Amino acid sequence: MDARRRFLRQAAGLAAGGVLLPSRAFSADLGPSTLPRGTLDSALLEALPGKRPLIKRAYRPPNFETPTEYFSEAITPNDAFFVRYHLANIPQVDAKTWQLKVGGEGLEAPYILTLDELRKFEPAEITAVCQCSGNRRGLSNPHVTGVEWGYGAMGNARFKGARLRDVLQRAKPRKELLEVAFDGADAGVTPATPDFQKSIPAWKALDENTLLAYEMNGAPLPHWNGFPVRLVVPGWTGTYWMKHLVSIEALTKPFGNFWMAAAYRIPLGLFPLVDRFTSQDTAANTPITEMVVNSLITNLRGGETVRMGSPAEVKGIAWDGGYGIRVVEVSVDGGRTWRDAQLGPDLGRFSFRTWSHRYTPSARGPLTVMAKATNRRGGTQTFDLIFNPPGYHNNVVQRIDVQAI
Ligand SMILES: Nc1nc2c(c(=O)[nH]1)N[C@H]1C(S)=C(S)[C@@H](COP(=O)(O)O)O[C@H]1N2
Ligand SMILES: [Mo]
Repeated sequence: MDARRRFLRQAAGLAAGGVLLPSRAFSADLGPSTLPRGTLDSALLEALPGKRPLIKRAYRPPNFETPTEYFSEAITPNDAFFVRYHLANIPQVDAKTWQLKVGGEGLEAPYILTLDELRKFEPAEITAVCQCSGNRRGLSNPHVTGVEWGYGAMGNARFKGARLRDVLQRAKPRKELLEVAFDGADAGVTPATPDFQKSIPAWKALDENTLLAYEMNGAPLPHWNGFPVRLVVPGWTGTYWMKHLVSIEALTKPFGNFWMAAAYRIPLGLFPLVDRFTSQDTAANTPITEMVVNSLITNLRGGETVRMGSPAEVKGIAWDGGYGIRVVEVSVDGGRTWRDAQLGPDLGRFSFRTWSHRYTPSARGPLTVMAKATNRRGGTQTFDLIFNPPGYHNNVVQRIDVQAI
């Protein structure tokens, strides 16, 4: 039985029986062996209501990542899509009474929208990757604090909704508009916890691809992924993709709350990023913006065997911050030689791109499989970690050791 089928059988058995088996029985599914010891020891597959069993990294607030097996397809199923929250008080939002406040000093004509009214704006649809800034944080060396994610704090879906630009334009933005801030219905358990709110620059808010999404893969958003409406900021890391959206505030001054001023920042110049959020810059650091170029091998696990002389395949996905993937190179000899993989269908420049590469192991012994993606503007992955204390933007080329027998 191949790894994918074995995994799916285990996951299904777990869901049906509702029993949580000891983590060690599934250690290969729960993340790479270089995660912190405690993270590996406490990892479990567990199903939130309405979700398939996902890898639990924290329960309160819920932080669950998608097992690698689901990334064998370009589109991540809604019930397998990862879940990330900062705050533990997460209400069930009623779509019938839900309202979205569109206000702030940057607008001349603030107003309030119901879901029916939001649906009357011309719909737009876009396939886009939502990836947590800290995806792969658990692979940082040395380890850093934060949710110790493996490879699965990300997903790719077809999002449908109204363009934020259209919703803002109806409220007549002033020319001084600088940033647009967003708040969701969730909150901290104590009033002392800073509410999770985020802003984006006016230029990104007015980009035609930035959406107020009410559908994901043709269905209403799952509760855990922001029902009834979430912000979709294609190309940018998940932190800006506000879930359970309740308020949009157009600002003429930089938004100064904790989640902008103190969190989700990277040292100036450390990463080769293009998109700038200059109204939030300090002398030392800048808000995280677009995702770095990255790839994931989806059909191989360390320690697997392949047959000498028989055709074998390496498969995976690649993505970036919205330029589109130009090439994925694969090495089966630890990086000595590289071959171009065959790219799968192009679902748009913000989407996962599948790829595959066939080879025939020519000798018995260990093989190290690697994959490296490059985007259309020449951005690529790194071989050595660009260390940063919050553990963001880890796009280190994977090395998977298999055995030819
Ligand atoms: N309301 C709300 N929206 C939120 C967050 C949150 O804590 N609360 N977390 C953000 C972060 S950091 C990420 S990575 C994405 C995760 O989206 P998902 O849970 O749908 O996978 O949601 C973003 N939107
Ligand atoms: Mo995140």
